[in-house]
Amino acid sequence: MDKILIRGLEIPACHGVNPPEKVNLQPFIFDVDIAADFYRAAKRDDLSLTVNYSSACRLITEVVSSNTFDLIEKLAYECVFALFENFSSVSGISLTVWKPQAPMKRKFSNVGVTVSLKRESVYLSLGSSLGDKKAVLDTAIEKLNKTRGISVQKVSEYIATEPYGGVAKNEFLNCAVQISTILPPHTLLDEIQRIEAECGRVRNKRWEDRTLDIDIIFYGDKTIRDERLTVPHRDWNNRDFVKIPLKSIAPQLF
Ligand code: A4P
Ligand code: MG
Repeated sequence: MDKILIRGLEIPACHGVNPPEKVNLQPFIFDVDIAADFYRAAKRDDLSLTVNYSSACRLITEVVSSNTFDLIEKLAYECVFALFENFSSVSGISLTVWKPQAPMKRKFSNVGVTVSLKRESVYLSLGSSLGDKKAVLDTAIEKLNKTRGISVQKVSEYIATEPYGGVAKNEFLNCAVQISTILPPHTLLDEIQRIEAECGRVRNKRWEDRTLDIDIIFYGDKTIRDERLTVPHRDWNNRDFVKIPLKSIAPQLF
């Protein structure tokens, strides 16, 4: 993957937990790797086809100097989010923020944090079998799109399906959604579970009727198997309520 590298971008600003840090400027220094495909820009020698590093530096400077945060973790995430939001061709960012004058009693040469995120294409399956099912799916998709780090790309038609698994009794309304996201898989699961809860999901028995269920079917080409996540979803290939809507927005997966 091609990368633009920015090293030692120094911005005086007011970030820190201690009250004096919120009013007195101190230096914050940024090292940034911005991954994208620069082949076309190189072939045509055209600035409009690449990420203008001077615009990237200006954007970081604006985020850093127009806010006051307690944590450099927050500062780093805000810069990374802003870069992804403003440069759609960027596929990955690794950003380190250094705080060489952090107020610590011990002698140290530097302290910093690194945030590394990649943009991934993710397919979700949504289902509802309680309440106003169409309104629930509409709201869930809106909430997904409003979540920082998630952008909804494609939504299938909503289809009515018979309950699968022998526990739920009601008819379901199902759909598939393609999102582009920079949230890592478990962070995405946290956000999905927040949206399920906000849409009135109560977890009692597995497979029972529910206002909203959101499952991660594919996360890029990742395979994940741990106590919280199985991706690709373990049973997706046996479920028409997943496959039919998914095929309509992503025939290349079949
Ligand atoms: N989890 C593991 N992998 C994933 C993943 N890829 N995506 C974990 C989302 N979650 C995943 O899920 C239980 C736990 O699975 C989560 O805490 C998460 O850590 P849940 O949503 O709390 O419970 P559940 O949905 O009742 O269980 P499960 O096994 O996820 O059921 P499914 O597979 O979601 O099936 N019939 C029709 N017609 N349409 C439907 O939409 N849905 C189900 C639920 C049953 N029958 C249906 C439908
Ligand atoms: Mg589920």
